[in-house]
Formats: sequence, structure tokens, C-alpha cells
Amino acid sequence: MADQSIPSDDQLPQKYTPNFTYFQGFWCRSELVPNITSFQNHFQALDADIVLASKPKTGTTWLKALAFSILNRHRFPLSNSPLASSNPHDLVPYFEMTLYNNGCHPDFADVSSPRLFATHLSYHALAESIKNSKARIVYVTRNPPDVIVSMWHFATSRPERAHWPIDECFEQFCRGEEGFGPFWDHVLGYWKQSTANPNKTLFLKYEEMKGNPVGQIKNMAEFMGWPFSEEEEKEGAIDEIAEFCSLSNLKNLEVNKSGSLKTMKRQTNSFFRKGEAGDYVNFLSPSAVERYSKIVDGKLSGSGFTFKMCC
Ligand code: PAP
Repeated sequence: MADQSIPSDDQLPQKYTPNFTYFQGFWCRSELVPNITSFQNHFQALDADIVLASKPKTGTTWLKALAFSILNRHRFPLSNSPLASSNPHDLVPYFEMTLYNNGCHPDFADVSSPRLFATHLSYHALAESIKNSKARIVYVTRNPPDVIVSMWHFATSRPERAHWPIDECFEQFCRGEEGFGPFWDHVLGYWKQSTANPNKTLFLKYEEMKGNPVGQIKNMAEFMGWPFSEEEEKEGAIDEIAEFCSLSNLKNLEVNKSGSLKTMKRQTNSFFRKGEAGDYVNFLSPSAVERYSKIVDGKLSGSGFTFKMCC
């Protein structure tokens, strides 16, 4: 993607969200800026690396569980999966929120290959070594009104934000001022990469994963270079991963019912809620959805990519 399209940091949008910084063309919590810079300056990708990229609330936790299960299926049978005792976020670290937190310089010496990482950063903000190596990127997106609703539930699950009106959350998204937003720029960055170089970036949609998890897992495994053999398919290995990583299974594991993540200040249960496509109709008025859809459609127009509102 042409980096010239990135607005400079002094071209700030007019509205401003407290504790957020407009940095390299996207909004993020101000405390993340040094981490991002450190990641951009120091991370050295390896050709075998796999990077899971997503905007918050688009299916990250699910994608982490699936990718981890696919890549580690020969090391750990599902009956003995580390996912049974660790939340997916503790097994697949974020560059900007975990690995490079507080100016850390992570030591990757003991990380087994292929290394699996995650990020909420826009494509243009990735370390150059990821773009220039053969490292592969798996991106997931989701119908944006569902993302708004999911984000609002996530935010209001914390006592200090418990009374945040959904209208304020909605307006923040309309302005594109949400974390790692604007939503449309995030999607477009990875969409353009996936169409220009489909062997480098796989573009997934949450709704399609819900509709056909087995097909999408197979697709992911092939893309990541770890395809299922015919024998594995016949024995139902893909179905087992789909079932193991389903919302109902992960949500009901003891580790995900209570307690905190080891790597971030978050409750493990805060990443699992309804996991439905179209839940937004229960929280946003039709006129609000229409307004937001028009904004998103306008921003995506000409890209060849659209969201299909499901309800
Ligand atoms: P994150 O970016 O903070 O990690 P993320 O995992 O992207 O969040 O999104 C959370 C959403 O994914 C939640 O959606 P909801 O609020 O609409 O319910 C959560 O329920 C859903 N989710 C989590 N795990 C799964 C899963 N295994 N299958 C399907 N959806 C899931």
C-alpha cells in the first residue's frame, strides 16, 4: 500500500478522544506509542513467522485459538492442548501490547518455529521486516456494527466505564476515533495487501468463519503452510479443531471463566460473550446502522470490498 496516503501526525482530526493519540494515521491509547515505535524499529521477522492481524473485537481471540491449534496439532493433541489451561491471548502475544510493552526488547531465542504473533496495528504500521520477509499475515474483519456493540460490551465490563453510553461509543466509531481506527482504513490496508499478494496476506471475515468454520480452518492451514493431510481430514481433525475452538467450548473452560490474563490486565472471561453475527440489531437503531453503513460504504467505495449487513 502506498505509504504516501498516511496522514501525518499534525493533521489531527478535529475531535479528540482523551487518552488516545493520533499516531501514524490511526488512533491508539497514548501509552502504546513507545511500544509501537520499539516494535517498528527492532522487530526482525523470520520467513516462517505468522502474524495474526485484526481490529479489536473482530474475532481475534478465535483466530488466535484456531491458528495456535492448527500449527501445534502435531505437538499437542487437543486433549492436551495448552488452550485448555491458558487463554488464547496468553499463548499468542501482541507486539504492541505485550512483547514490546514498557520498552521491552523481547528475547525470541526459545520461541518455537513457526512463531505466532498478533497485532491490532494497521498494515502500514507493521515493522518493515514483516512486509519484506516471507512472513505471512492472517487478517480477520467483521461487520462493523457488531464490532461497535462488542466493543461497547467489552469497555463497559470494566467498572470505571460501566456507565459509558452506547451512543458515545457509536459516535466515536462514526468519527473513526476508536482504538486502532478508523475502522475503514484498517480494513482497506489489509484488503489491498490481500488482493495484491494473496500468498502473503489472507483476508478472513468473521461471518464467513461462523458460516463455515471447517472450510475456513482448512483454508487457513493451507495458507499458513500447514495443510491437513487427507488422512487427517478423514479422521475429522479439522472438525475437532472447529469444535474445540468454538465459543461455547472456550468460554466454558475453567481458565476462561474467571481470573486474569497473565500477559495483560484483563479478565479472561471478557473476551467471550455471544459471538453472533447481527447482534447489533438489539443495540443500535436502524437509523444509526444506516448512518454508519453510509460512512463505511463511502470510505470503502472503489476498493472492491464491502460489508454485507446481515439483518
Ligand atoms: P479482542 O480484539 O479484544 O481480542 P475479539 O476476540 O476480536 O476481541 O472479539 C471478541 C468477540 O469475539 C466477542 O464478540 P461479541 O461481543 O459479539 O460476543 C466474542 O464473543 C467473540 N468470540 C470470542 N471467542 C470466539 C470464538 N471462539 N468463536 C466465535 N466468536 C468468538
